[in-house]
Amino acid sequence: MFTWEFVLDRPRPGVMGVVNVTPDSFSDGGRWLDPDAAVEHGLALAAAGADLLDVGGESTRPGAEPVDEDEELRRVLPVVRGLARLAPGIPISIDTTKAGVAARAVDAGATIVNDVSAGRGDPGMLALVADRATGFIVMHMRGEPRTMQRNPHYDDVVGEVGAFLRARVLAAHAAGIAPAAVLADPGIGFGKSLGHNLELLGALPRLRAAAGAPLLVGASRKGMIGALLAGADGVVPPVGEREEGTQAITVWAFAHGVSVARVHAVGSAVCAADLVASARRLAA
Ligand code: PMM
Repeated sequence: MFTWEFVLDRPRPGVMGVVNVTPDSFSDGGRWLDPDAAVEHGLALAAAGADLLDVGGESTRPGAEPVDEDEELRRVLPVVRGLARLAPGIPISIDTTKAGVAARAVDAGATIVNDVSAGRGDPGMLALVADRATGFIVMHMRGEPRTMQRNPHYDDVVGEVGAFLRARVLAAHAAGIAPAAVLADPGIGFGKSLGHNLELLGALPRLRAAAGAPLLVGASRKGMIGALLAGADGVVPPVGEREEGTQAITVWAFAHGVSVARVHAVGSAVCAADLVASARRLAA
């Protein structure tokens, strides 16, 4: 049975390296479509200190169109297989909302399911995760990627996201998924304005308490960082120039109790994790 102890029982928080096997992800779409290139990239992230690798074959960028199951499998399976063989010590998560993709990826060596729909996208997902005893990440998303950034509205974003995560964590438990296997994620950028994202980042301890599970946060290179870094002229830095901003948010997240950061540049996140762990030790 998978548990998150390998991250939670250590002084430093965890770093999940992103391996997107898609033509259209916002930060790295098309770069690792070739399975060998994607495996190489995953190995480089592992060498840079990633604690786990997240392999995804369907872009969830705002406006993205869904991908059918066969195409998603064609993209991710060789990469999961290759990484499981060449980096056997590194847990692999499969970033999918489809139980069929999750099942085949688990057969190929994945031990965690990262579901941005929190088990709502496929009626078979919770049972599959329970049956295979994998890890599970439940993320908050308002709407679906195709339409989620059209005028997102909340009366109380922290209260609503916290209650949603609690409900999905409880649904996972009710389906037979072990509590120690579940992480909760507020879903930065998934149906949220800049203000919503900032409110969520400002309330991480409250969200963790509401969810009743350790938190994972994925802000790496996202639009909120571009918006925060825009100069007085309003020019938003391109995705490739958001690394310092990403690192700042990663430090903030770790310092406020987040257990795992999902990032593209692993080295700087490991540095952030080490620094926060050292500061905690000195403060203790
Ligand atoms: N973000 C993306 C994809 N999958 N999964 C989780 N759990 N949390 C996230 O924030 C998240 C995710 C989109 O970013 P990408 O295009 O860089 O993968």
